Amino acid sequence: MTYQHQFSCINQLGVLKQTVSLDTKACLNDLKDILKYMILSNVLDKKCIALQRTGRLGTFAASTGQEAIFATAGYLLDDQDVYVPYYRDQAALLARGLAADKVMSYWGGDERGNDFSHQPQDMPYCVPIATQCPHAVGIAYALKYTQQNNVVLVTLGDGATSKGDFYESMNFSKIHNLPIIYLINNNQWAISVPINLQSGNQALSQKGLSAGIDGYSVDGNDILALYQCLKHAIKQAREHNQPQLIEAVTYRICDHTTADDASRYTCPETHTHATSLDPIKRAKLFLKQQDHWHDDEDLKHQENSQKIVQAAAEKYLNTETQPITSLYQYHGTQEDTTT
Ligand SMILES: Cc1ncc(C[n+]2csc(CCOP(=O)(O)OP(=O)(O)O)c2C)c(N)n1
Ligand SMILES: [Mg+2]
Repeated sequence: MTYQHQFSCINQLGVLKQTVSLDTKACLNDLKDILKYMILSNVLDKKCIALQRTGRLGTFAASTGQEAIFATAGYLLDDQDVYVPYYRDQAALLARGLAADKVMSYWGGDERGNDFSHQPQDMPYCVPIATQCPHAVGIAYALKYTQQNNVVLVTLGDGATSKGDFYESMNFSKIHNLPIIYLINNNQWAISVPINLQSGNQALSQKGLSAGIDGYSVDGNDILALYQCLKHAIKQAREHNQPQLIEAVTYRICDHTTADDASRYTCPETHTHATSLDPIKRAKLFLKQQDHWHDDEDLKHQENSQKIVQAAAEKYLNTETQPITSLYQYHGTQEDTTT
């Protein structure tokens, strides 16, 4: 079993730490692709907040400042692997191939936004905290039982790690040696509850020890550290049926959702400091130093993301509302509902 203090590879100025070896050029190309999804997710967040503020979207949970965690996880899974999200995962879902207008549909109250036809084996958004963990472990059991060489990656927040569902799932994963990775987005807050009032053990990766699972704490704003750690965990789960736990440490620089005003309970200095650690900024600095990101590309990807998100918003706003009877489609067959 492993427990490491927060693993990081690049410093705040994007400089590669001397102890870290950068294995291949392929890794840099992957990181560049991941950064594109991070930028897209960031632009999408801003648009969804604007739509909500103008009465055209329901409550929305942004992932600003946490993009590296989700984009890297979504990107590194294979197509047939199973991604089990909670509700802050848009960067992962985009990296898995979900169209941006579907994200808007879901948060606009249209169940069709939850139709993940791009990866039909992936699970839909999950709002009841930590209940996705038992779902995920059941799927991992089925994958092993049917001898498929695929893994499950389930995400959760720091608050969710206080729940029994999480511990029970981890326990079951180790008893049966299942191919599952638990990825914690430790953004230091569960709505307005800070981490020191959430968990006696604030190194959340140590919670794996109680179940006999390998746990790693990683800097969640460091794209390379996440890449190396997640790659390792996915390999362990896939090749050795070893369940894995990763705590990615970051800070929620956005509100909990659009129904929240974090300035009422957070410290402005901490917020300013956390903003300076932004993962997109750091990834760009790093890739520039590696000659894999340039100013003209930066502008191009920013503009491209704006275009994608604007087109998605138009599609979403022009989509005909579902008839009220569609409510019954998610509770059984049409026939069932009339009896
Ligand atoms: C079972 C359950 N209890 C309470 C809630 C209300 N609730 C919504 S989000 C949230 C906080 C979750 O915090 P965390 O797990 O840290 O995730 P984050 O939102 O910070 O990403 C709570 C308590 C819920 N959705 N489900
Ligand atoms: Mg949290």
